Amino acid sequence: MDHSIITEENWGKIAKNKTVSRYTLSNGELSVSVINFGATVQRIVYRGQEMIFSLPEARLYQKFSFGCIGAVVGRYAGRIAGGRFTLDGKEYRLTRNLKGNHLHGGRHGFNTKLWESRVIGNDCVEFTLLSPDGEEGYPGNLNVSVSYHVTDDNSLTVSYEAHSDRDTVINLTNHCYFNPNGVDSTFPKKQESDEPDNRDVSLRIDADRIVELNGEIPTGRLLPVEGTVFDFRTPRKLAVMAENLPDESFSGYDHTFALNHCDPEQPIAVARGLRSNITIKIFTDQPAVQLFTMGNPGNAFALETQHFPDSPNHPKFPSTVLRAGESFRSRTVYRFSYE
Ligand code: G6D
Repeated sequence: MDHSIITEENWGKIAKNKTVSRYTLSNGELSVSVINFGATVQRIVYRGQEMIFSLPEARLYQKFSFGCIGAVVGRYAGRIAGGRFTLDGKEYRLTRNLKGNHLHGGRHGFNTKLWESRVIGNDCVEFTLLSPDGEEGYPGNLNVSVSYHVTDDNSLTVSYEAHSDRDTVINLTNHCYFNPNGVDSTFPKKQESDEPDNRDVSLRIDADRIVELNGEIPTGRLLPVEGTVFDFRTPRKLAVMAENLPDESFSGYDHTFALNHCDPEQPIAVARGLRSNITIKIFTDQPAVQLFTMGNPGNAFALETQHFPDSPNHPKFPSTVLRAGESFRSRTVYRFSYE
């Protein structure tokens, strides 16, 4: 296999003086393009097949930033109920940007920022960002870095690191929309019928339980997946057939799976394209993965490795507190194979 190479190009502007850069990391079989707007994974091509939904221009990532397409989501991925939480006895009020709740770091989350970038060696690109104290209501000046690394075993490794000068909360993820059968990324869209289909994706998620919701907000309890459409412990097709709907309001997945392990050597999710024979394995040290299939572009779906939503309001959930001066570190690996 070829050694990795990185190319850098000017990828247009999102405002007068804001030029977007695109970097492409490639090992010959796996090619990953990342842009500094949103520290976004803009394209993943494996053996000539498009693995994620992508947009052709930087300004479109800005226009559709509510979809977090391929972007890093922060400071807090997922919802925080009522946009408020208490830390060490002090209440913090966050931007309420969705139905009275806080979602994905607020109106100007990390997916909307132009990050600093640098190339490290011949196989890694690092993006950094300073989120100032009080931004979207969060305490602490937060320095964040996200690096993307393509390795010889056809993996994309995403490494997150953050430090704050005040106690705060943090929950970072990446929001790629995958389809291992290949994604039609033509924009605007072609006919629906031309698109690769979710129904031909088999998915396994190593989770015995999901986070129970009241509407969109966690109750604090976990529910067993046994006997439900959330049971992906053995591989099954992703699409839920009409006759199997759990209730009338179910229009797709937007649920948090509590992972059975956080062993970075064992995949927590395996998505297999039954048409392409391409498999995407996801490894993480995070306690949960969010499966999001609703209204998704290119018939692709998001699998977001992260903490549970609304953790700052649920002491029994794994903690998302980052103490001043301490380090937040996390890693997720996406491995592509043909099998
Ligand atoms: C996430 O859980 C959320 C969704 O509700 C949201 O709409 C999407 O990101 C953009 O997966």
